[in-house]
Amino acid sequence: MPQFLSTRDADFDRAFTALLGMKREDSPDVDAAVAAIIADVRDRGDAAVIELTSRFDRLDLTPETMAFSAEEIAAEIAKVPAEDRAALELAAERIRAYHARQMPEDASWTDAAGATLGWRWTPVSAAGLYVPGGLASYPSSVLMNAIPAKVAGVERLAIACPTPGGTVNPLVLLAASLSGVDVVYRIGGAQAIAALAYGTQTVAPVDKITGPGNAFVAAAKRRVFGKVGIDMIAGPSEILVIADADNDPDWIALDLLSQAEHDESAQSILITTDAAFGQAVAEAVTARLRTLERRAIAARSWEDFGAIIVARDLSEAAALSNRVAPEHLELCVADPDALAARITHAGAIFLGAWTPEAIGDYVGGPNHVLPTARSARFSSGLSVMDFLKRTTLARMTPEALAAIGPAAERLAISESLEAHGLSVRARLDRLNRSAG
Ligand code: HSO
Ligand code: ZN
Repeated sequence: MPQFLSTRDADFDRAFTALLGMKREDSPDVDAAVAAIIADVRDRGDAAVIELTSRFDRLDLTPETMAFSAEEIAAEIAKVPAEDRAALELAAERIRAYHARQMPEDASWTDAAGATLGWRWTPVSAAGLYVPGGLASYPSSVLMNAIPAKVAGVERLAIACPTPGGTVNPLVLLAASLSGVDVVYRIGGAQAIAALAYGTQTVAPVDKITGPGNAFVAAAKRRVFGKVGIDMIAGPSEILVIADADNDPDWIALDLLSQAEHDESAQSILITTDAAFGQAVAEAVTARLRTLERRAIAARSWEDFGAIIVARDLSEAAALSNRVAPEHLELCVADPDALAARITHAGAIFLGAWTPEAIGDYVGGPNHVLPTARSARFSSGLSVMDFLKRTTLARMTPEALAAIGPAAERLAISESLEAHGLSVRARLDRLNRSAG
């Protein structure tokens, strides 16, 4: 059974702290194996990637078949039913429009000293997107990673997607083509991350790698960080719903289950102001778990990590939610805007009972790659910013240098960095000479 807590309970604080601290993932220690794979790919390039793909994915590749050809992509895409294509196109359009609005502005101004200052944004040149194979090969995640990169202006976009036994999800290839991906490699695991980071004879190296993956992929991303940029290391999905009694318990139960069905380690929490409503949701979850296709996964998640918390009022609910810092937060209350104003830590907020979290997973527009494991306290979901760099700009006039240069010279002397100081002094001397 999931935990049923009330903030009125004498030991609530202890129970809630334990809930926050629950270790949900026991990621196997694959770091040594991953280090060896990366070294092998750096050393032997294609040959290593081909050998590892044959071993792990039972797929025999050659340098020529490492990437899908245009004909193969077209043939796979032709299998996609028209309704699926239309849905994916709608999603792509909405995600593109949302992310276009995120593009930051360059800035430039002249300050009181006469210095012209500012910054300018430029995209990374090439990005690699990891797409898991098998069950968690989500076309929606292809859109969520690739579209922000394209909107940011990334010139070259490569996907690495393992195709165990040669099978690929046609919708993944359609999503890649709708998002403007240039190349899709049939490779996965740590070997794919190493190939994208360091390059091989066939795989051109990229500057940034994003996308979810298993323990091997996560460990490889950590290891190549520095050589390339990476996005976050995503943990299992989470949802927190704050709901008042004026909701359909079945809707809320389904929202909780929508994240529970992702993963046995997912976490779904309901905070409500009404104990009877909380009970009704618990019963609705149990009823749904009898028939849900992924009930085995969802039930494990709900029973091990699920919780229903009864709070005294919505302001207490908001404070608890802020301590959780959930990946997804639904506010199913009469005035969701007022409640949202009290929320300081959450990856994504869904306002009102008509906004199930699943809308955000697919077609809302905002990104579904979001901070998990309480990292919404200090980080944000994937955005165009992940594919942009900011370069600062500064321009001195002689007058500006005369005004602020002497302070730079003083500081250089104090740090015993003579050439620093002299580079300023030489110019100030010239100014003094021409003035005198
Ligand atoms: N909710 C997941 C993303 C996803 N859902 C993909 C469906 N497909 C993590 O935020
Ligand atoms: Zn989801």
